[in-house]
Amino acid sequence: MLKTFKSATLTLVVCFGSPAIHADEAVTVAHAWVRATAPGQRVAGAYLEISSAAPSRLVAASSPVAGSVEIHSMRLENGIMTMRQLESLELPAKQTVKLEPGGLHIMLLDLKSPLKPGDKVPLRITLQYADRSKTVVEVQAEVRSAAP
Ligand SMILES: [Cu+2]
Repeated sequence: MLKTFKSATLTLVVCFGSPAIHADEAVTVAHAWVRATAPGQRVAGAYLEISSAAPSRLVAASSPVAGSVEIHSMRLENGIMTMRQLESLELPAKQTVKLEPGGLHIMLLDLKSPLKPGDKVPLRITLQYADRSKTVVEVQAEVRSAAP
């Protein structure tokens, strides 16, 4: 099943597993963007807002432009911005969780080529529900030099 919403943000929702159980448990992803890379930079932060109708966890992300993708948190520790990899990110039901600069983000690592403003980066995000079933959400994130 493939649904396309055409707006400022392009969102593709692909459902795997048990549609009978999760048909009404929609996932919404909005404002997905990736920061453009500086020359020689091989990593980039990806940001978006995500909301799940049912309680779930963001457990994985991937992109064809990156060798690997991690979920990161960022916080100020002793005056230094420190990033930490998260195994998963809790998504309480019907709450919008914001991944944004200076906070939670998706980290694209080992980039295969530079990311220029205006490029579109496909992001594939995997959510896991309490019963361990999974949903994969595909998003086209726009590359930008600054937050929208
Ligand atoms: Cu990071």
